[in-house]
Amino acid sequence: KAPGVFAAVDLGASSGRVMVAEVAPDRLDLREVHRFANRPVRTAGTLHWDVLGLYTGVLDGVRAAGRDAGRLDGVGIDSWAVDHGLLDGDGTLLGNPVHYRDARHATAVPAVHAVVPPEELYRVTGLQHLPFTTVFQLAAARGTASFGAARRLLLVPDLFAHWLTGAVSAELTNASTTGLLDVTTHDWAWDLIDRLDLPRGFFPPIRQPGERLGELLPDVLAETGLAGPVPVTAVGSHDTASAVVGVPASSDRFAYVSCGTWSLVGVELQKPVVTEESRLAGFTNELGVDGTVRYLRNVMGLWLLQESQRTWAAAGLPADLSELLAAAARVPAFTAVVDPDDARFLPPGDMPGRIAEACAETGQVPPQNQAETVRCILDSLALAYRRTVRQAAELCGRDVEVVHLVGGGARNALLCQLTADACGLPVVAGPVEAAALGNALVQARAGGVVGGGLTELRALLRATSEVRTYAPSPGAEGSWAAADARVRG
Ligand code: ADP
Ligand code: LRH
Repeated sequence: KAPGVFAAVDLGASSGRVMVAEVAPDRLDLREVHRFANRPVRTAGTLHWDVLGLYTGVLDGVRAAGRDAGRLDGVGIDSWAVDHGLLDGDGTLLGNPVHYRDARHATAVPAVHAVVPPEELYRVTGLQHLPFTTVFQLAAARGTASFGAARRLLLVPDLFAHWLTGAVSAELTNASTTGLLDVTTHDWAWDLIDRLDLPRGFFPPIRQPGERLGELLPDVLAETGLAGPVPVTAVGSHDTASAVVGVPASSDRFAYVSCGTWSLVGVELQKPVVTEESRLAGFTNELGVDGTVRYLRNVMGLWLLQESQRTWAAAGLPADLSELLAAAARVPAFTAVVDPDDARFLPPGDMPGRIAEACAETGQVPPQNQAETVRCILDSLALAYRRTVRQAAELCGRDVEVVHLVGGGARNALLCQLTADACGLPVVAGPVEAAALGNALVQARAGGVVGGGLTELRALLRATSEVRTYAPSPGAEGSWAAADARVRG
């Protein structure tokens, strides 16, 4: 049987990419055909996504995929969570989606909590508290002219699927990040929606990963030079859900670090954990493919490094990643460590300055140069992974034997080794493009090219992807435990 050929569109916070995946029961071949920068834009004080620029990247990528492969059996889209466009009654987008790092969202947290207390929000939705979750974004947008004119809300991947096919839908895994989906019924949490006085009509029908959304519209076919019909399938449209599908695990005793702009650290479960202890520890129950639960925490991630590089480049300092990492590898460990989840690191800005400030406040000598700053970031991330993996295992009663680290961070050998040392567990690093692979595998299964559950899809991944294993260094535990005590204060 001929392999299926699928375009996987994966939009990350730092870049968008379109990959061609050729999939057969014994074959999975992934090629990047288009990559473009994702640069947020601030206008009149508000941070936005350049959504039309990103859509142009999607169209360019789909065109490149068709050229590369000769034909396409399908297209699937995943992207970051929580952010959305509001559409008016004609279906026109009401302004650029606001970026989750914009400061306005957090201002609405008290108003939401006054109506639905945080304990109840957790029991119903299972989500960790993040000040930019869609429920807070909507409360912050209330009163604006565009909110008043809005009739529909489409999450970012659903918005692109809408422009490609005309479909109006909300894919389940990403809907589970809004703070407005019931983690038990997997439907919109209508009671919360009513109490928060949000229009029910905003929320489109839920679609499961694997459902067919529609076909590329004639104008899209013309624009991309493709011959129809080309189906568009709902995948795990939350990039983290697709990345977890793309973890090449061989048993269920694994933890993962989906390591890109954010680090999403946790385990895969069959049932949510919504205990008060879990809420206080900041764990989330996002929904995964095939009825799974992604029990995880957001760790601030390589954003700390990306923003440091941006700050240095703007100041005319060297900012080449491989040189910075090589220099950081020569710096002694634990000169200083910070809590990466400190809220001061969330907005864009002078990250090296904020890191120095956090070190000084905790009585540590701040990093003295770029290499020490990078080392501080990597040590601090590895330490946060250690804490989170251990806490996740404890809170859900799961034994963890291996940590799978996927995403761009799998290219960072120093971070992978530090993670193995910090966790005291082997780290299997790769694939880098786990999200695109998870996206393509769900499409291939929906198209009947491969069968089975996540176990079978992951067996195909293991047989076809490149990974590298990092063993924990003997005798490392003591120094990591001491560093952990230092951060906790
Ligand atoms: P996102 O999906 O959030 O845009 P990615 O998964 O693409 O993020 O990861 C991007 C990050 O991966 C970069 O910020 C960088 O730190 C890391 N990375 C990418 N390439 C390399 C490399 N060659 N060496 C080390 N780290 C890398
Ligand atoms: C990673 C991610 C993460 C969300 C954040 C907003 O790209 O989707 O899972 O919490 O972006």
